Amino acid sequence: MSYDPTRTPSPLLSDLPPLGMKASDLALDFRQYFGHTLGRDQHGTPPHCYYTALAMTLRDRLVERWKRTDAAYNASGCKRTYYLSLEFLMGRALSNAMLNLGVTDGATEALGKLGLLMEEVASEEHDAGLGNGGLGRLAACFLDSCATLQLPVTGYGIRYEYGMFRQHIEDGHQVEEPDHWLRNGNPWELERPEFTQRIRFGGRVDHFRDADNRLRVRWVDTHDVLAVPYDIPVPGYQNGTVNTLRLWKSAATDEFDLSEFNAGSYTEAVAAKNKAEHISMVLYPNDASENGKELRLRQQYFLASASLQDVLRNWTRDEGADFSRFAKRNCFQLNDTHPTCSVAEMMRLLMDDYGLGWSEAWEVVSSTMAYTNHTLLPEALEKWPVRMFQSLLPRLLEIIYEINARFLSEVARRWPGDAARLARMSIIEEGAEPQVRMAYLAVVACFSVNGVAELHSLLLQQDLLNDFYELWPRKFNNKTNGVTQRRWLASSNPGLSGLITETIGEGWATNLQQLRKLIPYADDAAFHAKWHQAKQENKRRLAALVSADCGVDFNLDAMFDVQVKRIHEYKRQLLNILHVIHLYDRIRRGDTANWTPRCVLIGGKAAPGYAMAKTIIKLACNVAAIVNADPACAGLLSMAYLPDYRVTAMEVIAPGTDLSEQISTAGKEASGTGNMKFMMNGAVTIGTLDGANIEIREEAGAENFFLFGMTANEVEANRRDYRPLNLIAADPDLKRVMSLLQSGYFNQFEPGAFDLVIQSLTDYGDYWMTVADFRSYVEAQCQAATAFQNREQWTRMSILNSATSGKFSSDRTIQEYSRDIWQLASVPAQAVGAQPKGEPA
Ligand code: 26Q
Repeated sequence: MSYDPTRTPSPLLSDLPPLGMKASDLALDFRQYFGHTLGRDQHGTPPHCYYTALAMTLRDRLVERWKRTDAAYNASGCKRTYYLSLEFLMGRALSNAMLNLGVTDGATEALGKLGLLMEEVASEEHDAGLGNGGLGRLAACFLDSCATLQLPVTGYGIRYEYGMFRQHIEDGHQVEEPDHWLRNGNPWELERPEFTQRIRFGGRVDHFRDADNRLRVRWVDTHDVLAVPYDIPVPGYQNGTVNTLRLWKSAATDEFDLSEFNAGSYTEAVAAKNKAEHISMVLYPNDASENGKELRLRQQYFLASASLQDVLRNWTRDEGADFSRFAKRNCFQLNDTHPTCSVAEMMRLLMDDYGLGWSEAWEVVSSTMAYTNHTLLPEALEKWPVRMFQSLLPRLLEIIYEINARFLSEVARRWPGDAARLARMSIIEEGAEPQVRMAYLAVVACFSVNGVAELHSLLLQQDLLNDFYELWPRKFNNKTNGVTQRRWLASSNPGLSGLITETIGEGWATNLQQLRKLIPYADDAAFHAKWHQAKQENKRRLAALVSADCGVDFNLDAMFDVQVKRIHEYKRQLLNILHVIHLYDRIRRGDTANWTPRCVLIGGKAAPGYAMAKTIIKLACNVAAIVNADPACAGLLSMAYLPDYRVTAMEVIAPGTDLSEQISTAGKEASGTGNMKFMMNGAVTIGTLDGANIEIREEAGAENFFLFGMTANEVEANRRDYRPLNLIAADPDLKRVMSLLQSGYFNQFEPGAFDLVIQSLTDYGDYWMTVADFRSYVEAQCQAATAFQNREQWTRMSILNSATSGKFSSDRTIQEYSRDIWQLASVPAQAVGAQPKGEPA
C-alpha cells in the first residue's frame, strides 16, 4: 500500500464516547483485556496478567484525560516548564491511578466480582525504581503535585532498562541483583517513535563561513545515537488533568549499521549498535557523584540533547526561528547538576542549528534555565575531566570555554586584580587533570539557584557558593522540599486517612494545611483511641513485612524505631547502631528498670563501591543477630535489617513507625524527605538541627520533637581540636560500647570484619562526629523511651506531628516554584463527557 499524504484520516478517530467509570464498566473492560488482548482464561494464568489487564483498563481512562489536557495546554498557549532529571523514582502506578481517577472502590469491587483480590493483583506491579533516593523521589512527588495543581509541567528523563539494583542480604552482606523491571512489559508507557531525536557524540568541530560570509560552526564526523521517547501518564488528583513524563530510550541509527556493513565489518556494526543501546541500559546506583565515568556523561548529554531538541522542535513548528518570546513561554528546571549539559547544548542548538548570535542565544538560555542544588558535601559536586568532554562533546567544550571566558571577565571587572578569586570561581578547575565544574556552570547560566531547605539554602550562600552569592545575590533562593500526601498518606495509610477524613473532611488531600483542624483533637480521648487503633493496625502490617523479609518478630506494643534511607556515613546509621549496642549492654548489665520495649529497624542500599557503607550494613546485621538470639533481650529489644528498601516498602514502613530517626551530622543533609513522610503519618522525630528537620521542629513545636547533637556551626567550630578518643575515655557507656565492638563480640568468626568502622571512629578522627553526638543522642533516646511509656502523651505527640505537617506537602513546594521561578498559570482540562465549546450537544 502506498502512503498518500493528502488523505486526512477521519476526525471520528479522535471522537470516542467517554469510558464508563462504574464498577460494571471497569469489570467489562478488564475481562476484554484479560480474555482478548492478553488471551488468557482462569486456568494456569501468570498472576501478572491480572495486574496488566487492570492497568490497561485504567490506562484507557487516563489516556482520555491525557489528550484533553494536551489540547487544553496547546489551545491556551500557556507557559510551560520542563523538569529535567536523570532520576524519577515513581514506584508503583496502579493505586495512584485508581486514587486519582476516583475509582479505587469501583475497581476493587469489579475485581471482587471476578473472584480476585485487589491487594494481590496490585502486588504484581514492579516498582519503577528509576532513581537512587531522595532526589529521584522528589521528582516523582513534584510531578504528582504539578498535575494536581493543573500546571503545564513535563518531566524529561531516561528510560533505564535496569533501575536501582535489588538488594539481598546474604550472611549480613549486601548482594546486588539487576532490576529487570520491564520483564513483563510496562502497561503505563506509550512508545512515540514519531518524536525520535538524533543525538551526536565524538567527531570534531568545523568552523566555516556560510553563503552570507558569516562565521558558522558545524559539528561533524559524529557517531550518532537515536533517542526514542516513551510517555508515561501523570494523573492529577480527581481533576481531569494528566501530564506527561517523557523518558528517552537509546537506539542505534540505521545508517550507522549500514556504513559499517558496507565496510564489511558485521561484528563491528553489532558492537556499535550495542554501544548505542548501552546509554539507557542502567541507572548509576551511586547517590554521590560517580566521578569520571564516560557512560554517565553520555547519559547526561543524551537526556539534555533529546529533551531540548524536543522542546525546540515544538517551538519552531509554531514560531519558526523567532526566539524573542521563547523565555516567556518556556522554563527548564535542572534537578541538580546532572542535566547541566543543557546549558551548553541549548547554546549550540540556538547558534549552530538556528543561526542565533552569541548574545541572543545567551539571553534565551540565561532567562529560561533554573538550577536546584541537592548537596552541601563539596566532594559530591560533579566534575568532568576536560579531556573526556573534548573527545565526547567537543563542540560543547568550546561553548563552555567561551561561557567561562565571558564570565571571568565579569568577575575581573567586579574584583579587579583578584587572581585567587578568578581561579576559585573558574568553571574550569586547573591542575594535572583539568575538570569542568558543573555546579559553577549551572550557577553562571541559570537565573535561579535554589537549595531544598532553609538551612541548606543559607549554607549554600554562606559557604559552598559564597563567591557566586556575592556576585549575584538575587539568583539565590530557597524551596523547602515536600512530599505528596496523596501517595504518602491517602493511599498508603487508609486507616489513618479514613479517620482524618471522618474527623475534618477530605480537603486535606489537596490542601494539607487543613490537617491543622486536627489540633483540637490532640486532647480528645475518643479520638486518641481511634488514632492509637489505626497506628496499631499499621504496626501489624509493618511487623508482617519485617517477619516475612527479615524473619524477626516485632512486638506490637514495643516502640517501632525506624531509620530507612541510603547508607551514608553522614546519615550516621552507625550512631543508631552504637545506641542499639548500648541498649544491649544495659540489658546485659541488668540496667533495665523502667525499660521501654523497642524494635529497631534499619534499611537502605549502599552504593556498590562504597566499602564503609557496606561494612555498616554488615555491622547492623551482626548486631541484630546477637540481640535477637539473646534470651536476655526477649520482650525488651529486637532489631532487624530490612533488605531492598524502596518506594513500595516505605508505603508500609512510614505508617507503622513510632520514632523516626533523622540523625545526620548537622549541616550535611540538604533536606531529607523521608522525615516528612514519617511526620505526616504520625511518627515523632528524633533528630539533629539539620536540613528540613529544623522546619519540622518549628512546625511541630520543640515539645513534640526529640532534639540532640551539635548545630552546623558547632560542628565546624569544634572540628579543629576534636579528639574522639578523649570523649570515648570520658564516657563509660560509650567506652563499653567500643570495647564490645573492639573485642570482636559481634564478629566472632569474622576477624577484622569491623576494623574499617572502628578505625573511622578512633584512628581517623571521626569525620562525621558520631562520637561527639553520642551522649546527647542517648539522652534524647531516653526521653523518647520515657515519653512512649505514657500512651496518652505519645498519642498526643503523634497527632500533633501529623496535624502540623501541612507545610511539607509538595503542593506547597510546587506553588512556590511556580510563583517565584516558573511563573506558570494553572490550565484546567475539559472534563471527560463535557461537550467541547461551541459544538451542539
Ligand atoms: C552524580 C554523578 C554521577 C553518578 C551519580 C550522581 C548522583 C546521583 C544521585 C549524585 C547524587 C544523587 C542523589 C542525590 C540525592 O538524592 N540527594 C538528596 O536529595 C534530596 C531531595 O532534595 C534531599 O532531601 C537529600 O537531603 C539529598 O541528600
